[in-house]
Amino acid sequence: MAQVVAPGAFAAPGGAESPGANAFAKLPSFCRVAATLKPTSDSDIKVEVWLPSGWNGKFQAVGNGGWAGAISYPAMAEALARGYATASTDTGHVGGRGTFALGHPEKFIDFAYRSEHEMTVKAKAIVAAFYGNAPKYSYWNGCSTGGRQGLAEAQRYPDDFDGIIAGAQANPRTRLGAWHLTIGSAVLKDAAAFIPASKYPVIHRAVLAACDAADGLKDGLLNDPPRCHFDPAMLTCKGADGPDCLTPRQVEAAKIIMSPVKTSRGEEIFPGYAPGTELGWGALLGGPEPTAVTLDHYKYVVFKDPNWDWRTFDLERDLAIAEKVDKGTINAIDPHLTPFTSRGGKLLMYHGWTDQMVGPGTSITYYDSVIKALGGPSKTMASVRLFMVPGMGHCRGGEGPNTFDMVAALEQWVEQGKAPDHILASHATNGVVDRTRPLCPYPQLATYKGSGSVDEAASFTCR
Ligand SMILES: [Ca+2]
Repeated sequence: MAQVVAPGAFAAPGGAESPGANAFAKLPSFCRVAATLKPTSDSDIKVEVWLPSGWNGKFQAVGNGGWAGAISYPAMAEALARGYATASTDTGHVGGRGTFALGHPEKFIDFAYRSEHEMTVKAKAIVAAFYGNAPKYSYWNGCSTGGRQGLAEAQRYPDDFDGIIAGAQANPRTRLGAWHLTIGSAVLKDAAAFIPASKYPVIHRAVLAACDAADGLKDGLLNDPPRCHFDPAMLTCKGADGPDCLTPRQVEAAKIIMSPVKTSRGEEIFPGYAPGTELGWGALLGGPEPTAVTLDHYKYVVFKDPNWDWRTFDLERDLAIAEKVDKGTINAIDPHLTPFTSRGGKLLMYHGWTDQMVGPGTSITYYDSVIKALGGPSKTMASVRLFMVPGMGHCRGGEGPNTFDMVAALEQWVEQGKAPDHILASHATNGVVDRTRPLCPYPQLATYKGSGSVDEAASFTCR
């Protein structure tokens, strides 16, 4: 399909993605192209390519969330509003569940990485045919599953993009799932271990009391969460259970929730929640089951059994099965990015320290592996940078400075050679900005200069 969309006239099919409705109303006129791609006989990949009348000469592909299964219209609208030709795919199935993967290994590959690449190749061809010029620069912009997709692109298809934004990578998916199942089991298997949401603020306040000022600045945020060593045992009820304390069983569960997942030999499997995330624990631990995004993976991909019971999960046995089944399909962990970086590719990663869905240390684990593979921090920072965001949740939100412009930072890096030595971020309450703060390239931290408002970015330096 190809159709001209008048200014502000776009409406998402079926009224889906209504959060973007306001953004749609402000869009300029564009040519909307929809296509179905079938790289295998079992493939059914929907893509859309939007071509604005006031084109900036560039292309931006946008990523998905969770199990995808829908075109990312709101993200396309953001790219189009900046003048980009943009594209999105449903990744080859409809609906945000993993059920499609059962008995459809090719569809699973489409979801994992193939649909994004196929979309990119076709979208670039459509851009060139429509405008008479290939895009001058091509970018990927995604968070969560979109962050994993971006890393897969950098690793597998180094020619696709000049710059990649990979936020809050839901990756490696097998280990992320093993962590979800481990902490889920700790609180959901036995009612006595369940921690009600009413106790999350109690634990959060205790964490802040123990660690907020210890990072050098009492500002309500943990700027360097790994430095915070909080023992939930300090909240143990003196007598009977009460609203402001944890029972011994809840303390045991909280210890598991606040620790990395490790094998019996002590090998770290996944870094887990950072301290400070307590208000968001309900995302994975609210019950009655572990998160559906992971149950679908282990049911339909790993065990190929819709009746698989998460209560039987055994970390070492079942993670080994998950990784054997995956064979590197969904996990995007190859650190050897030289094919991407040697042709000038820039990779901009970010992750909120209070991510409630994907333990933020996973981005540091991957970044550290890239440093090893590329030959040290300075060689890596020439092409790959990671920005950890204090107090930000999964891709957005939270008590910290959670609003920033990664696209502008990447544009400057790729197009003008100006690497981001900091990225300005802000926090707003009811639409009013109440704090600005620089985000710093890992391992640097936003460090208070010693004078000036703690709510002003100018009072901080990266070091
Ligand atoms: Ca602090």
